[in-house]
Amino acid sequence: METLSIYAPRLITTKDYFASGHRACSGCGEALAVRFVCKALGRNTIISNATGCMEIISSPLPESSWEVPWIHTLFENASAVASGIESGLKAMKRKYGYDKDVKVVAMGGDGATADIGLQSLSGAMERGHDFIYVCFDNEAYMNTGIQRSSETPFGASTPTAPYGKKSMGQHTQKKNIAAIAAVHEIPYVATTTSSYPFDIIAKIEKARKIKGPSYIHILSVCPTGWRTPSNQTITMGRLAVETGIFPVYEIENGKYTLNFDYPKLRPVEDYLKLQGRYRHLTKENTAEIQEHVLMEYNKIRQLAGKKSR
Ligand SMILES: Cc1ncc(C[n+]2csc(CCOP(=O)(O)OP(=O)(O)O)c2C)c(N)n1
Ligand SMILES: [Mg+2]
Repeated sequence: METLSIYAPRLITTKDYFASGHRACSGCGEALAVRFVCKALGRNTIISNATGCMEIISSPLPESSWEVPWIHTLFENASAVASGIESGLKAMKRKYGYDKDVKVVAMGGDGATADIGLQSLSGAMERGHDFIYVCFDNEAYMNTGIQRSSETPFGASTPTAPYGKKSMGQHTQKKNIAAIAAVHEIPYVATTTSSYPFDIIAKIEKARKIKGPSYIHILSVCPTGWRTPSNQTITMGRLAVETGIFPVYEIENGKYTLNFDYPKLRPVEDYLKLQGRYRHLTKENTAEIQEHVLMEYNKIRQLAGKKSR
């Protein structure tokens, strides 16, 4: 429809580097986030992808959804492989005058990032490699059957942290990987969700221009694991932000900015009650979650130079 493009505002490029036809579940927020990340990265990108849902759904032999060079790595070494590729590119520039602006990107799920690949991510950030790490956080090891990870939120029920007579499900708080990345004093750390495409694109574009490591944490709604209807994915990501459960912020050279800040946060119940993984929670459990969310939200507000709520 050539004529349409004259009138329609072209806010986002129509070019995709993560092609449709992959095998993600319907309503997958992670696949949506990957698509926007790839749009923002553009063609001159090399991706090192830890094992997980995104690798499984995108590369069943002999097919591939990836329209940029892409390598499937282990859990443990996505960042180490990215480090090697980045060093190789540097050597090519030095020795052979290679002059393309190619960005190296490591990506993985929450299990790959917060648990099994944390050491190689920490090493790559500490060494100062020029790369972006993107964590697609769907809050469990989804690909292998929704096992809890250190990113599974307090109170969620999973097959390996089930609720029952003696348990209310996951009993630990979500590990704050953005904070762990920040203490490496890297130039750029940001959080975002699969429900805000412009925010994802703006942050990836910013990270792409930075020389050195960037860490982007994307809350990626998972209808299968969260037990939500697949047509509620966008709503669910927005509610995570509007309740303060998932603060969206960035840290540029140590300076915090809270990107979405509402005059009043919605009660966490608005988010929890829509998800099957929280169906068992009592009023007391919900009150405990509410208190913790406000405390964590206020920490970010303070770091961003704002008053507590
Ligand atoms: C060392 C190791 N342990 C376990 C597995 C099996 N495994 C493959 S993908 C996966 C789940 C990945 O979870 P996550 O990183 O959160 O990504 P998601 O599938 O949720 O996107 C597991 C446990 C493996 N491949 N390697
Ligand atoms: Mg996961």
